[in-house]
Amino acid sequence: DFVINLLKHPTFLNNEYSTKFIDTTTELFEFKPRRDRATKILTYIADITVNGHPETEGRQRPRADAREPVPPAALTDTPPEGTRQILDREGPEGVARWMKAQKKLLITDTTMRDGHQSLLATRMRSIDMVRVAPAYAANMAGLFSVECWGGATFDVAYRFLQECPWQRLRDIRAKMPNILTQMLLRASNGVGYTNYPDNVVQFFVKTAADSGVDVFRVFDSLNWVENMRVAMDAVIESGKICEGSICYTGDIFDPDRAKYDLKYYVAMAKDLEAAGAHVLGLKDMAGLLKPAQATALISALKDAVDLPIHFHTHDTSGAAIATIMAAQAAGVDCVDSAMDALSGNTSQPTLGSVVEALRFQERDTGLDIAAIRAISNYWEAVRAHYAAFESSMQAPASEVYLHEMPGGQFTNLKAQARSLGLEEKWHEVAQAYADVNMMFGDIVKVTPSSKVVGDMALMMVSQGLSRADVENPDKDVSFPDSVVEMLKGGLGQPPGGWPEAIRKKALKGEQPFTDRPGEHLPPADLEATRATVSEALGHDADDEDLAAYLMYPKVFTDYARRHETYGPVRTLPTSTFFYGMEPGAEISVEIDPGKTLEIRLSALGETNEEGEVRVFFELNGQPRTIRVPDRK
Ligand code: BTN
Ligand code: 3PY
Ligand code: ZN
Repeated sequence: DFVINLLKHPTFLNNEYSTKFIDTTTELFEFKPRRDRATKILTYIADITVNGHPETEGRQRPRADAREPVPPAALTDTPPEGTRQILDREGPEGVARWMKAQKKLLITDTTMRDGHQSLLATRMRSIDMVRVAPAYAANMAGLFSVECWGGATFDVAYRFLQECPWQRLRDIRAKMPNILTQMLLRASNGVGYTNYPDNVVQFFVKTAADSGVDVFRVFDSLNWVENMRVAMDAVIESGKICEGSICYTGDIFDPDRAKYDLKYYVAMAKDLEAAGAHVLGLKDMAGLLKPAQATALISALKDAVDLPIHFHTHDTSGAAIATIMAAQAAGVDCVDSAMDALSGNTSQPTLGSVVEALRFQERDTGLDIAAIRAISNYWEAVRAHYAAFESSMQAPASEVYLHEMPGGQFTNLKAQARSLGLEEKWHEVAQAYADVNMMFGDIVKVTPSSKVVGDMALMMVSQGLSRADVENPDKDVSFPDSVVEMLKGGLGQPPGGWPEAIRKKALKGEQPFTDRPGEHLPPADLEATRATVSEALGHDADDEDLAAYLMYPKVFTDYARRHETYGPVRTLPTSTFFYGMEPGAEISVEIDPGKTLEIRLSALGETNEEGEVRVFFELNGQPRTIRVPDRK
C-alpha cells in the first residue's frame, strides 16, 4: 500500500522527492492512525494558552494594540536580476570582480541575523522573515546580500523557537531568488561553541551551501588563520563565496595595544587572500573601529590586497555611522546595516540613514528609500511582538571601548548577569570583562572566545575576586570549564600564545595543546552517526538532520521529540506561538503551501480533578476539544 501511494503521489512524479517528503506528506500514512498535524498544533496552542510559554514567562508583554505585521506589496511581478544571478553566471570570482567595479557603496542587510541576534536575543521566528522575503526580492534587488543565517540563529531556532533553521534558509531562498543569502560561520567552531573535527566542518559547509547559503563570512575567534583553512577550503570547494574575515579588536592608534596594530591586520589580510578568500571581511563585532582609524585601516587593506572589502560593525557606541562614512570615503566596497526598526545600539547602524547620507553623491547606493521605509515599518510591527526579548539598553554608550563586548553578546551577558543577581553590578562586570581580557593576554573576543571571557568575568564578580586574586599563585581558584578548555588550546592559539602563568594555574598540571584542534580531533563516522540519528528520529536522517546533530546532538534530538508532539508550530503567528489565543480569537495557519487551517479558540474549560483543562476549538468550522495538563 505504502509503496504504491508513494510512487503515485504527484510530488514524487514531479521529481521533487526528498527525504523531507515523508515528513511533510502525512496522507501516505493515513492507513496508520497517528495524530495528525492539525491536532498537534491545537495541542501546542492549548498548552501555551493554559500554561504560557516558558520563554516569555515573567517578561514584558507586547502592547495590547500591537498590530499584526503586514509585509509591503511587491513593486514588480518578477524580481529584477540581482547579485544572485551574478554568482550563478560568473561564479564567486565574478562577484568579487563585479563588487570592485561598482562605484556605489554596496549594502548587506543584517536584520534577519545580527539585527535580531543583537537586539532581541536571537529570538526572531522564521515566519516573520519568510513573509517579507518577496518584498526584499522585488523592492530591494539592489542589495549586495541579506544576512539571514548562522551565528547564534542556528541553535536558538531549535532550542527556543521549536523550528528548523534549514527550513528557514530554504524558504527565504525560494522567496528571494535574486539576492545573495549570507551566513556567519565560526570557522572550525561551525555554528557552535567549540572546535569540531575537520570532516564535520566540511560536511556542515557543504550542506549549508546545498540548502541555500551563497556568502559565507568565515572568522576565527582568535584570528588564527591556520584554524580557518578547513572551513574556507570547504566554502571554495562548494562554489560559493568565501568571505575570509579579520576580527577587529583594540585600537590601531593605541600604543598600549601594539599587538593589534596596522601591520598585524595587513598581515592577516594577506594571509586570508593567500588562503583563497574571494572577499575580505572586516568584522568589527563590538563596534570599536573609530572614524580616523577606519580611514587608515581601510586604506592600508586596499593597498595590501586585491580583494573587495566588506565591513561589518555595531552601533553600540553611537558612532558607527561616522565610521561607515570614513570607510566608504577610503574605498570600502560593501558595508552592513540593519533595517531602521532593528538598527542602532548593539545592532548594526541604520540602513536608511546610510543610504540617505550618500544620496546625490558619488557613492550613492541606488537603493529606494521609500521601499526601505516600507520594509522598516514591517519590521517595526514585527519587533513589537518580541517585547519579551528586548534588552535594558536605553542608549548608546562609550563604555564599549572599555569592555569590548561583541554586540551579539552584550544583551546575552546582561541577561546572564541578571539571572545571577548581578544586574546592579553590571558596570563591575564590564570592568571585569576588560580585566579578564588583559589577564588572558589581550585576545580577540568573539564567539566563542567572548563567551569564555564572559564566563570568567561573571565568576569573578559573583565571587568578589579581582584579577590579582585570580593570578595569585597562592590563592586557590576554581576556573569555569570553558576557561580551562580554552587555555588548554581547545579553541586554538591567539597571536603570541597564552600567558604561561595563568595557563599553568588553570590547567593544574594538565598538558596543553598547541596544534590546531582539528589536527588531533578524530574524524566523526558520518554514516554511523546518520544511522544513530535515523534511529532517534524514527525515519531516515537527511544531510540537514545529520549536520544539525553533529553540531548539537541533544539540542537537535530534543527539538525532534517536541516536533513529534507539537507539529509544525513554525507556521503559527508569533503572537500565538508565545502567548496562545484568547477565547473568541481566530487565526489562519498555512501548514503547507495552499493548505490552511482556520482555527478558532471557542472557550477554556475548568481544571478537572486529574489536573487537566479542556480547550474548545473550531478547526475549519468543526468542533475539536483538546485536553492539556494545567501546570500552573
Ligand atoms: C522549551 O521547552 O524549551 C521551549 C519550547 C516549547 C516547548 C513546549 S511549549 C509548551 C510546553 N510547555 C513547556 O514548558 N514546554 C512545552
Ligand atoms: C556570532 O558568532 O554569533 C557573532 O555574532 C559573532 O559576532
Ligand atoms: Zn556582528
